Amino acid sequence: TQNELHASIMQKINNHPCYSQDAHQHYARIHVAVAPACNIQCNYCNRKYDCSNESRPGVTSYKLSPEEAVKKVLHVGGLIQQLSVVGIAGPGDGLANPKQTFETFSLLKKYAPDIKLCLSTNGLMIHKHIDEIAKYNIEHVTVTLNSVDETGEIGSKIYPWVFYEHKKHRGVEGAKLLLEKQLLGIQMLVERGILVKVNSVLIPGVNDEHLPFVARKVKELGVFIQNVMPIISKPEYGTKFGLDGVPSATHKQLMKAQEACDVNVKLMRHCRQCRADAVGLLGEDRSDEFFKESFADKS
Ligand code: CLF
Ligand code: SF4
Repeated sequence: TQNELHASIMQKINNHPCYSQDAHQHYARIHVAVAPACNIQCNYCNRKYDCSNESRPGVTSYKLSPEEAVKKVLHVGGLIQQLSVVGIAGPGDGLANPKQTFETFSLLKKYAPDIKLCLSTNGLMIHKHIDEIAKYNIEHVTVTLNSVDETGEIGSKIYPWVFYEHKKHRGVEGAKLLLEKQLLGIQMLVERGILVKVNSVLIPGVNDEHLPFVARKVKELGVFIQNVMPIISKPEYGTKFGLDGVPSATHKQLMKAQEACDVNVKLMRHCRQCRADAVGLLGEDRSDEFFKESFADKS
């Protein structure tokens, strides 16, 4: 029934700091940076740094093996009582590194069964891994969806290439392929009752006017929450790539875009654009504290 559905959703979000505005003051998340590779190129991403679909660009996270990641989660869990969620959000794409990602989730399920699992991805490979996502009871998946333009025109300005099935697909062709797989993946997640968050990066002059169409599609697909986040440009970052001239989105531009996207789909307004090894409450990133402590086997 409608009531049962509501209760099960509340159960899933009540201690997830990103899916619930109320929870973010009380519950903490940890990101484990186990996924270095990526299978697409976003023009706003410099691969030396974290995946900018979920993260603040310009920081380099400390990479961990699945075993090291679990050690870190158990250690941090003992110190931060509000820890409720473990996320994999880079530094590349979780599903471009399926071995590391699912090994980590499998170990977490075994050694930290009470913690919620969360995954962030560009969406290209969800359809190939949907069974594993369900198997490890990953209740929360974030997909970055910056364009739903079927001609691939807008997408091609954001994604110069997409690597899929041993081939690099460039320009419009790559953008269309990515969109097709993203929509398929989101549909599959929703069908399985997995809560989907869509991140949309606001890139002024590229997709700002288009974002309300993304919001409408997101609503139609049954996505739980949308997070419109501003592109952050840094001098040391993105200079090689195609969005050189695009400055960071301003607060005003973000407010305007969020307002335009407010089409009945829940809108996240408390995102902190966390790094791929973030630790703590959303507002108080403690990654540096735990960065210094080494969880990697040096032997
Ligand atoms: Fe991490 Fe992302 Fe899961 Fe949250 S972050 S993988 S959904 S547990 Fe949250 Fe950070 Fe914003 Fe992400 S505030 S960048 S939305
Ligand atoms: Fe960078 Fe993430 Fe895009 Fe990959 S998906 S290119 S890591 S922003």
